[in-house]
Amino acid sequence: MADYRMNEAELEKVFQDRIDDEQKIEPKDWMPDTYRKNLIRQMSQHAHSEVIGMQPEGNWITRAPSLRRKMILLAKVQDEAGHGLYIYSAAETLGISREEMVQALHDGKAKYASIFNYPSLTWADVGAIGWLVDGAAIVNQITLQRTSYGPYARAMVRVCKEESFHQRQGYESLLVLASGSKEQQQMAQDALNRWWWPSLMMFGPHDAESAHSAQSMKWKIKRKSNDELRQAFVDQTVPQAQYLGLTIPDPKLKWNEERGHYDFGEIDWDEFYRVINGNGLCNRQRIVHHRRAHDNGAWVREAVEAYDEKQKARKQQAA
Ligand code: FAQ
Repeated sequence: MADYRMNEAELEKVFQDRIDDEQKIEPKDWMPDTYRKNLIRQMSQHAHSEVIGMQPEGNWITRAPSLRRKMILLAKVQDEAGHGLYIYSAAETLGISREEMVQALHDGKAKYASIFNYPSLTWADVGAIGWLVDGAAIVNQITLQRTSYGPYARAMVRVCKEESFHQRQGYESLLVLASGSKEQQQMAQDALNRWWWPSLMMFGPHDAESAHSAQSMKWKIKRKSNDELRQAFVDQTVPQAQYLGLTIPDPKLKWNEERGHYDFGEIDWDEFYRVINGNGLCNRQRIVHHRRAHDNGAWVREAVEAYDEKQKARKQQAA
């Protein structure tokens, strides 16, 4: 427990020592304001990604090709809503309200993962999202189970278990297409062609260009760098594509014996920045839809508040 007579520099030293010692930081512990702000930024954007991420797959719930696929997809999309809620709740322990976070999303001040600004055009895209997007999310989130902020780390444990199911269901769905008719195989290949590069963009800019990485690594908010995670994702995904009999759309992709990793081509960074700055194919549509759903749910929030007030008044009367 930090001593209240310590000055700011001493408090920071105790804080950093605790991080270096792999202790978790908990909501009531002293923390530098910049640590709090950086976590709120990352966690709120993470939560927004989970929630906005429901839209591309949600687009296919009514058109899933069988009842079984529809049930799986419904459960998967609901899980993503749950992930958003765990992470919003964990972020609220840092002293920001859900309303403030949602407002920042609506005002374009808070980002969400670039990948969800791409359209889901065919049923194969649902498989590709599970396989590649959830696959990329897990590679990142496994490391976040060891992030320094306790509530975030604990939320990640359950999220990772569920994402793992998501990834497998996506892969299994593509496996069916990839071993189906010529048209189905083409659908699977087309989905991989469109989702591959946006999946690699999920890990963010190169380490050298990453504004927050150095500080976030020092505070152990991030445990692995953007480039390390991207490489791990490529290495694990290439054999999976080979098993499906699909071709990754990158002529530069090649196993490098010396490095013990796959080499791969350069991301189109102009496209990445265009998308994260609000000008991707679906950015506007995603936010319009979120606002509409949020406005439609206002009566539920009001009802919860009214019920809460009523309960409080009853308790006061009884006391
Ligand atoms: N998209 O300095 P860095 C999921 C922004 S969950 C948009 O490297 P940082 C589950 C970044 O925010 C997917 N923006 O930033 C699912 C910053 O902007 P700011 C989400 C991006 O934070 C599956 C600026 O660029 N996962 O998919 C992106 O150190 C299927 C500079 O970048 C998480 O959020 C991007 N791809 O590293 C749901 C995991 N990359 O804030 C439904 C937690 C960077 O200054 C269906 N987050 N930016 O305005 C993280 O690990 C990190 O925040 C990174 C970025 C790695 C995403």
